[in-house]
Amino acid sequence: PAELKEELLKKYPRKVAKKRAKSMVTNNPAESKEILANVRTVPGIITQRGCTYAGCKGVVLGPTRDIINLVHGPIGCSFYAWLTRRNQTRAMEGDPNFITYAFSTDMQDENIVFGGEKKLKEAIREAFENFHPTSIGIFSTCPVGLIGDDVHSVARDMKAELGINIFGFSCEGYRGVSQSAGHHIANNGIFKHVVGNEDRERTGKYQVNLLGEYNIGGDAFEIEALFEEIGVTLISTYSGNSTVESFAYSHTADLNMVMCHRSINYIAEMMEEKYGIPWFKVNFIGAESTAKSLRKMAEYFGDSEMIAKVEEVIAREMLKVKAVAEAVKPKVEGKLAMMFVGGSRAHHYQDLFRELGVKTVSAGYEFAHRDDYEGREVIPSIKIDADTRNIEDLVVTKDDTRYREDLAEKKAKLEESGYEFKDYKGMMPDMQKNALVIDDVNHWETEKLIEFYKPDIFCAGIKEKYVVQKYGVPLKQLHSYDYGGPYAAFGGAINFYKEMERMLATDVWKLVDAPWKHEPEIVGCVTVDA
Ligand code: CFM
Ligand code: HCA
Repeated sequence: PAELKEELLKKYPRKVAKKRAKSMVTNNPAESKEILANVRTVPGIITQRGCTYAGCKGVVLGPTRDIINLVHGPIGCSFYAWLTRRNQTRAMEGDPNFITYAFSTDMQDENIVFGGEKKLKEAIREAFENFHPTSIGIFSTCPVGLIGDDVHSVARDMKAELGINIFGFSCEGYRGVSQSAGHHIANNGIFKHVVGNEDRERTGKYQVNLLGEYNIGGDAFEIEALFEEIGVTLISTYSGNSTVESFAYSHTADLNMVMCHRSINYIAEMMEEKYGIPWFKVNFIGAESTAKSLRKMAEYFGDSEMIAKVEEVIAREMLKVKAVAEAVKPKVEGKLAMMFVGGSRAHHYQDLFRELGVKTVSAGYEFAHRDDYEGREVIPSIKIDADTRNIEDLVVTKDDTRYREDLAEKKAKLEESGYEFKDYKGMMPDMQKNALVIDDVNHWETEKLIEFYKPDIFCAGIKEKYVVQKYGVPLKQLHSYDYGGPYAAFGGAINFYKEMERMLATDVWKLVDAPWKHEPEIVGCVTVDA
């Protein structure tokens, strides 16, 4: 990997090479594991990243079905975000589901010149008259910030006029260095405008929230079925197969379980500060991880009946999982995988591959922070740069009437016996020694990685898919799952094993021959006038 790293850096101008070098780390627990992450992509580099608006509107709020997510901006921003993420939802009969719509103010040149607030107000009125939602979220795209439209004052005015919950997000695409800033902005907005708005009566003995599960390809359905069988009441999921209505009383849960640490840790932290709800990290990707997460949940509640039920479910499901794994493993064992995805899946999916004996030789996130690589213990040492300071950090204080002292006490007691909370250890400790970890990998580096490692499978997104496949390497989209899924929990693991058998136990990829190997794609010459 050291040689490869040198090769990757050779291409860059000196200053760029110096910066990129810090985002490439050979995984070796004995050496420093510090990785440069959550910093600006160098202009001109073809990054995998998306924008802040994508993280706020698309990722965090997008999967909720009962809110009208109104995009203030040019139509392209809405069109690209329209159902591309494959977040599924199941509305109860008669309940609203706005997910299939794309709401936009369709900003035009005229609005850029003269301002778009009037048009935004009209759009809100129109949305209200047509759909009668209980809440509307306004999402700012780049031009909104550039021309200075004040979405927050529009939200306040319209809230007063229409009498429903309306709130805005300053999530302009350029607001941060990636989607990650959008997650934080979304977390802040939901916490400020929704969480705690309704004190609903308890409906179950054990109430939990699942944070950072977005129901891509139906993942949340698998997890929900497990909770139901085990006897745990799921109050709210942030935000797959979920509602803003349930966010409002999600502070009535006894526990927050965090699936995607990157996108939602802020809400977990703020809910603990304000309401005393403890949180820990879970992972329902991979059969072993699922079993571990369920056991941890049962141990938290300490109910012997639940503990027994969890063991019963694990034993039953593992039988099915193992049967498929044993059939697939001999065909794929020893193959090499790489994954460069988002801010949590590049870690989580290594578990599924491990269960099949497939080795992850190189991996990285698009936009995660150092804690997602190195573990939360590095948080105090993370340098806060101007781009991070640009994102509001909400000051949250204890809610004197609703703070759950009982839960805080429970947490303290469990901690005494070694039980861990707030416990994300990051991707690197789980990776093999000398694997190459790269943050915000770019197009040039992707091609070089493929040449060097000759992986049997590459996991990334739609922008990478066809380029990689033209190298004769199958690409599995770990964002949208291509057309597949669910891959979460036990049933999902089985689906994933079968998908890997289909993609890895075949010779078809050897037949792929990139056209540019034989003929240039573009021919031309450059002339310079004297
Ligand atoms: Fe979390 Fe996600 Fe991800 Fe993410 Fe995303 Fe996603 Fe992702 Mo695409 S919230 S960080 S911003 S797990 S949309 S469902 S697949 S990049 S790894
Ligand atoms: C986003 C959404 C995305 C994109 C996926 C991809 C998703 O970042 O805006 O690049 O294929 O999961 O849909 O991450």
